[in-house]
Amino acid sequence: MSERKVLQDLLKSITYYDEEAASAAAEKAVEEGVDSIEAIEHGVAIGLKKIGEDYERGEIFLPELMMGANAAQKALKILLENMPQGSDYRGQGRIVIGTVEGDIHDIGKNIVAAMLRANGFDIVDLGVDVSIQRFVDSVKKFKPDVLGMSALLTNTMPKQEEVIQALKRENVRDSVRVILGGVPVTEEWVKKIGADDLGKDAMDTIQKLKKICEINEI
Ligand code: B12
Repeated sequence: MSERKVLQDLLKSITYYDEEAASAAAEKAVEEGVDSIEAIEHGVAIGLKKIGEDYERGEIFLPELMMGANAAQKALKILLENMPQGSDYRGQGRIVIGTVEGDIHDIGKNIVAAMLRANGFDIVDLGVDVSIQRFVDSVKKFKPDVLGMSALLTNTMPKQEEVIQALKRENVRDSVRVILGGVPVTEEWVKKIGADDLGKDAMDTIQKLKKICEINEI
């Protein structure tokens, strides 16, 4: 089976809300040696984007969005478990990551966390709906090189700014780099709220964090 067909099957399984087909397509991807990152970014993520657009246009409703997300989760479980491990960066950077308060979207954050882990970063995943204080306390407790915050809703993005303000108030902003992620987050937003970077996708995030953690070693 061609790689293109595997990616299409992954995408279709999500737009058809078919968990079984999603698992089967992910297993096929692993069997055929399709790169997990490729399968995630060009199969699963595209399927999710498509149902998101259908939802926005009012062509589908929340139950369908949820079923599509469930199918995506099935595929991701298999793809992430089979992601090749190994990196020369083992143990070289600690990242605290979470989805901001009021937001329960975690698929993208989980992909980023899993791929960073596979690349040797030490990950503290705070989960979803993380309060401002919990982000601040975790920076104090775990002393990470980088704090990563995900926000998928335009009305939860301001929480990223509130966390940065709270880090400043508690005098820990200078001890940590802040990287943001999530579909509505832009470079302009990063600048506006005084964060350090934007992780556009998992690969982009890994590249940026490798640079940041090297700089920290000097
Ligand atoms: C799946 C999904 C859901 C699932 C979430 C399941 C889960 N466990 O995550 C469910 C069905 C639960 C859901 C619920 C809702 N959703 Co929703 N959802 C989506 C959807 C379709 C896909 C999101 C996704 O997983 N994308 C795939 C991943 C791989 O992409 P990603 O998240 O962008 O992540 C990548 C990068 O952004 C980056 N990244 C992500 N996080 C991080 C973090 C860091 C630190 C870094 C560096 C990088 C990084 O790397 C990732 C990998 O490439 C989007 C549509 C879309 N286009 O995004 C809507 C979307 C985000 N949802 C939306 C809405 C409105 C909702 C609801 C409010 C609906 C409702 N009426 O209840 C609720 C909100 C619940 C809440 N309080 O959070 C809207 C938001 C609109 C807006 N302007 O705010 C969207 C855009 C759909 C739309 N077009 O209308 N949703």
